Amino acid sequence: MNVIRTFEDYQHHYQKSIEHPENFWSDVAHGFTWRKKWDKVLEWDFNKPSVKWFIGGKLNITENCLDRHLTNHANRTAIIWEPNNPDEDARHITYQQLFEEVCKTANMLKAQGVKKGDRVCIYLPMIPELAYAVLACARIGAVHSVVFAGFSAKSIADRINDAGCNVVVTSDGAYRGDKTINLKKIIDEAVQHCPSVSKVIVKEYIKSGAPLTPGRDVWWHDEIAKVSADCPAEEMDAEDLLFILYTSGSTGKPKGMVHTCGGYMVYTNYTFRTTFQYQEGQVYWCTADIGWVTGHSYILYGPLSAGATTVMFEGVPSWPNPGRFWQVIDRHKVNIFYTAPTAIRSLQQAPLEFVEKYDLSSLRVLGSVGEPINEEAWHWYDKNIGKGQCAIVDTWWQTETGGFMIAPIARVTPLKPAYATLPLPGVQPAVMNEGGLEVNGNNVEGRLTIKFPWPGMARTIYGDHQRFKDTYFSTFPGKYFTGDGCKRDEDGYYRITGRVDDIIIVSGHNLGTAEIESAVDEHPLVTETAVVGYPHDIKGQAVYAFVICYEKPKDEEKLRGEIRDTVSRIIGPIAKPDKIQFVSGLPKTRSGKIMRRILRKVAEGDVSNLGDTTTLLDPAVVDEIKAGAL
Ligand code: 6R9
Repeated sequence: MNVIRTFEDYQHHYQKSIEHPENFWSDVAHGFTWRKKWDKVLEWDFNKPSVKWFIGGKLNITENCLDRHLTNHANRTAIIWEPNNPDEDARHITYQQLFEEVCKTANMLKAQGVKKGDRVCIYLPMIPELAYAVLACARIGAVHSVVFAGFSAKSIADRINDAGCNVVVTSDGAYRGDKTINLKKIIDEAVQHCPSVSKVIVKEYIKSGAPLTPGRDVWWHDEIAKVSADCPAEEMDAEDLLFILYTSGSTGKPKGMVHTCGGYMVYTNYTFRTTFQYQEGQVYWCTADIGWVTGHSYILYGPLSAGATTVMFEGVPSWPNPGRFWQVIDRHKVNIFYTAPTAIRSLQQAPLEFVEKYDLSSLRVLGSVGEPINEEAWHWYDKNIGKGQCAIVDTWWQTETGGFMIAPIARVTPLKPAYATLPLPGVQPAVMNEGGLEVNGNNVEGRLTIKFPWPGMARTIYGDHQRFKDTYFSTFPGKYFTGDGCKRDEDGYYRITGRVDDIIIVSGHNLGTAEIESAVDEHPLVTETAVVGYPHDIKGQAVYAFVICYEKPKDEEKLRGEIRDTVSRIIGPIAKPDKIQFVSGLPKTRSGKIMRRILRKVAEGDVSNLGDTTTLLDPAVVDEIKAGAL
């Protein structure tokens, strides 16, 4: 059922999914546990925009990720947890154990006052409790909002306030390589600015001695000891909220993307099984953090709903040495490995002996996600990790899409290095030109849009439907605009060329230039900032900031350090500018718009042809900027 094994199968399924999308997705959806089946498969209008899938269907996603596997596979490992420190033992958590932990955690949340529909902020390191907390929310119908445990207090507070979370789940700290991070201290600072929060549940983990605020904070271990492991799942409507996950916007604050229960479940499960060609009993490892969408969809919901064994890794690729990933693959006999180009590029720098020390013969499929993979990294991955024997699946998708959109099907789709290849069944891409018209045929280039809904798509931006419409459905009316550029080659294969808006992707993390600019502006000496991305060998893109100060800085290096600290404090270390150039003015048009095109060229080190600068208010600033380029 719904199984693709050959390229002909793919073509046949794709055709069916385009001609009769509702039949196609209803066939897929029959493979799940529903409390009540849907009355209607789809209702949609991209102009409003409004999209609903499996209307009238009732379910709980955790019954699909947990309960239904207990009949036959209760003792199968659901999660292999690999700790930060390689000298410590991994933990194998069976489906039965995961079920019990999730039920207990769910009862603990209930006892702390969490009800169906409430929003819960989860700020935890990659420890099993993170998985328990996420699934526990889903079990009782609370909406989880996971915030990556590298974000600053200010970023957390903004997200908590935007979603109106009443409960926060955190830990007394995290390990990251040879460092420890006091997460509780960051939460304490954040929650001061969050009037909606009444309870903070703290997992004692690194024993940092974090103090509890009486009346507000409780220890996870105290509260979990008081509850039973019996927690019936809440019945959810297919279109009830499952989670909110924030992603950077090209302007303004991060957007809380809303995903709903039914469509997201069907889509993450289908795309996981299909793209990776997951076979029962295989060990699968996605190296993302659960704080990002990749972790939501392809560490937890997709694999668990498919009854897979999913590895959850607490550590980092570079510690204690750059052989760590390969050691974990060897240790757990990983069959499917899914990581980001930035990790590949950084590990590619290390001597090959770090790879050769380990037995990687268990590998069958290698995945890539987060940014375009360059050909060199693709070939290195194929040759040195896959030994020329593995399918490489470059998966293009977004927080907004919920799951894979354009990706090869492992060992089915003929590959082309650095191409995401073909749309998955149900996905209808359209390439648009700048004039707003669809460009048909092959050998074309333009902006990537999707013209028909798919079950996993985000339904709105939490609390701001107008922004959802403006951002995704207004540039090309009637189509979902991805923000990415692409090429479609002579075979109809897609190659994603990168963002065409003001989002830059640094080490696979999306950053809004506007957000970084306003963080830099928080420094008391800064008047105005313009941020652009430039190519970086390992990170893919890096952050270049052009900064105007109130007065000429006395010690430029010191000020650079302070500006980086400011950005780190306001957004998080991932957004720190790599290069900071002090300038006396920015290239602005007469209407006051910064001409980023010029700044991008300077940042790229290509100042030979800056194009037309005659419309600038003060063309002289360009010479100064060129002269001072870093
Ligand atoms: C899953 C995820 C989305 C943006 C997306 C695009 C870039 C992701 C890619 C890719 C080229 C790939 N992107 N995967 N570009 N090839 N295989 O990364 O979600 O964090 O929301 O980022 O990432 O630019 O628009 P998210």
